[in-house]
Amino acid sequence: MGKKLKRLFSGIQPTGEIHIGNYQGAIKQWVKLIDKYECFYCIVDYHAITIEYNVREMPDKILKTAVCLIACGLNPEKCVLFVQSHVPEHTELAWVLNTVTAIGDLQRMTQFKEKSQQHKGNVNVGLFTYPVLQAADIILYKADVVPVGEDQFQHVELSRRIARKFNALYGKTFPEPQHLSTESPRIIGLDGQYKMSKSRNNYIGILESDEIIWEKISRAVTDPARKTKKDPGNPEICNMYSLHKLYSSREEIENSAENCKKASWGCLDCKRILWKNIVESLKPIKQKANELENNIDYVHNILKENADKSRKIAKETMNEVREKLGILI
Ligand code: AQP
Repeated sequence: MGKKLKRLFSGIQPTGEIHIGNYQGAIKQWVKLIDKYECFYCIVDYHAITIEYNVREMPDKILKTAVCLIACGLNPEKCVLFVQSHVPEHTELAWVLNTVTAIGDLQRMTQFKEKSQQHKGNVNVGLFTYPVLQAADIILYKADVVPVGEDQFQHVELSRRIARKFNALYGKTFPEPQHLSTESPRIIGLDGQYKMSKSRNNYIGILESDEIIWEKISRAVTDPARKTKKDPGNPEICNMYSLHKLYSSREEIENSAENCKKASWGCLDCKRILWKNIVESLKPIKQKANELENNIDYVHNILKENADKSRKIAKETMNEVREKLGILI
């Protein structure tokens, strides 16, 4: 019999189109880790309702997120890909964890501060306790590791604190989950300022057409020193150069840097190469997504079957939690 694999959990919100920041910061690594861990990948729809959203579009967004994840290489035969709300134990455990989480800890969360600014008209309690639900998502499966982008490190650290506090109060129940980082934990958006993000609309979507991607790249912010084609630039502070490092060949990267420093290329020359490479890398993902969209019942079934698998484990954990809490069973 093979060695028991450690367990992994990670999630993504169905808040819009999956972008290359999600891919480079998280999903690419999720795919690589499938054979090394027992993997649970969750479409966290209850997290997505903490900001304003279009109710009618939500079911399609959830399905499209699943399509994109499978198209990116998450083989549903080898991991458990499911929807958070299909397993009610997530919200049940979140309630319990609310009672062991300090308000001060939640007030320190950078994401809460940023999202409160971004969504000033809708700073709801769900947005505030978002990290508690996230902790519940993770520890419900007693996950050992959580591969996420840099923006989520703080939340995973809080999940550890919450697990530790629960264990201290009620007896050892949960492992303390550790985050796993990728080589590109923070992809900056096309505004050259904020992290690439669905809600900031500064992203390149993995299913966007070649034309739209060119439109976006051609308008993307570069080194401000390059006011005209004749002004030399510093590639190290240009976000296009960071993306080149992820998508272009060594020779293309070196050429871009050199020609930028000497001002022998304009930014559009450099962007054209980047565009060609990004578009090329997305081709197989788009093709697979197209196939899946034509067979959406298959995707639906995967989500349904996997919710059953997740629920089995979730129920066991909740029974244990209730017993530890002294709740009459
Ligand atoms: N720019 C990024 N660089 C690296 N990693 C990123 N991730 C997101 N953006 C970047 C990682 O992708 C995973 C899924 O994220 P999510 O969609 O659940 O939540 P998010 O971080 O809030 O993503 P967005 O695009 O910024 O969504 P909105 O705008 O809706 O809030 C996570 O592991 C995340 O770290």
